[in-house]
Amino acid sequence: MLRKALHAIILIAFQRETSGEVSPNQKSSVFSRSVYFMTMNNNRLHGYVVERFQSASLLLCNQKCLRREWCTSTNFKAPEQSGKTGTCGLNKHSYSSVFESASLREEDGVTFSLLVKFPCHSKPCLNNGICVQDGAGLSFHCVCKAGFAGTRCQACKFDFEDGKDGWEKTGTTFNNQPTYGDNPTARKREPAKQQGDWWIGGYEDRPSEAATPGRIQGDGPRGTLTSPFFKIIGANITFLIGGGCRMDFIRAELVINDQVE
Ligand SMILES: [Ca+2]
Repeated sequence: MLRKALHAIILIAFQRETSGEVSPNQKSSVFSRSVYFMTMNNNRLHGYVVERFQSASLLLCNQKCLRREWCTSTNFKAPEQSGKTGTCGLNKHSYSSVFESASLREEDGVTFSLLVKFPCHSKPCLNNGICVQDGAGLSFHCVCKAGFAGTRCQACKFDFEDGKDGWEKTGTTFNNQPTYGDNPTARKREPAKQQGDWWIGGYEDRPSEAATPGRIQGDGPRGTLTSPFFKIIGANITFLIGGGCRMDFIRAELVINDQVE
């Protein structure tokens, strides 16, 4: 356990890696990130140093750590005389090893800095999902907007099993949607072959399990139902659609960058 609370926080925002050559296919790995170092004066972490060098300041020492993907903390020994350089040690370790071992020991003039990454800074949640940092900032989870699912909100969940929240409606066609169950079969028509219990059927009028099976609103109402914006990931996208043959009246459109595809 840490014997003293980590007490100081230094914000170093948007450190951008500028050294080294970057080939075209590596450009996406050029990063900028926001991090905190939690520092602890007069302490040194023993046993995890990978790189050691002379450094003029704690700030430069920690900046060097940011440029090493493996670096998780630093030990900086301040110069004993003005005009001299200090010593910077870059450490590599698991986070639990810092908190569980006795390898953090008191040493005058040495500052231990623990890098705490802020995982939400890279905006890992897709489709406007909200990133929520967990605990000490070492992990996160995504709160997905309606219609999306998955650990990164990467998957569309346009199956209407939880309603049609997030969809924009015009007109009256979709007032009583989604439809519960195989409503066409209930009135002895061809089966809906829907996915799950709920689906969108503009002709139907069974918006709850308790509503009368087989009831319809017919073809009179007009309207549109538009999904939230989503990101197409991968090479394929599939739809499960059925309906009449009048394209001028009934159709599904895939709109990409305001163009109907
Ligand atoms: Ca469904």
